[in-house]
Amino acid sequence: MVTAYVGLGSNQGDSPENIRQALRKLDCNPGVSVQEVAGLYKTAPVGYLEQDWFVNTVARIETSLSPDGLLKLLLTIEDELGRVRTIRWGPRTLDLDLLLYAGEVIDSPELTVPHPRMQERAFVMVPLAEIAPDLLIKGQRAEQIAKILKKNQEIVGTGQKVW
Ligand code: X6L
Ligand code: MG
Ligand code: MG
Repeated sequence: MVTAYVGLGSNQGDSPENIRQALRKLDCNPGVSVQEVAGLYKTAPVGYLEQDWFVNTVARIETSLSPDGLLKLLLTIEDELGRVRTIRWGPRTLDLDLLLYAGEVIDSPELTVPHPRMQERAFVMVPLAEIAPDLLIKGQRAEQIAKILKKNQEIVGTGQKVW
């Protein structure tokens, strides 16, 4: 078993419910156990601006799946939650990103871990810092990175927990 971190996001349909269902589906897989989930955050869209705000959070899981196996499971759950891929960086019912996997560095055509640019995004780092403040990202504590990003990016904690 190894520890991994998964980023969750949604800005279509009932976003908190979509995230709750995704976590249930993850935990139902025999190779995955959801350990801790940050609260829900409302976050301004990044990349493609003409869309609704997102709901984002981050989960810590334990898994016996390989990085590739886990990635395939995440994509399957996105499909099951009705994700339609049209506009690049556009609205989605559910986005599941493999952020970190057992401290490994992976650079394959299908998968890059740690998730590229995660340390630049408040919608990833603020919920991550809530559940893993002492985690080191390129030698810097998650909490320290989150504190700086929060000043520049629009993010609002809702206090809502779906796990
Ligand atoms: C320049 C060019 C600056 C591109 C930033 C950043 C593109 C992030 C895509 C970028 C750029 C992304 C979410 C989101 C997306 C989300 C919020 C992406 C992929 N996903 N905004 N935008 N939450 N708030 O989960 O992360 S699209
Ligand atoms: Mg994403
Ligand atoms: Mg994604």
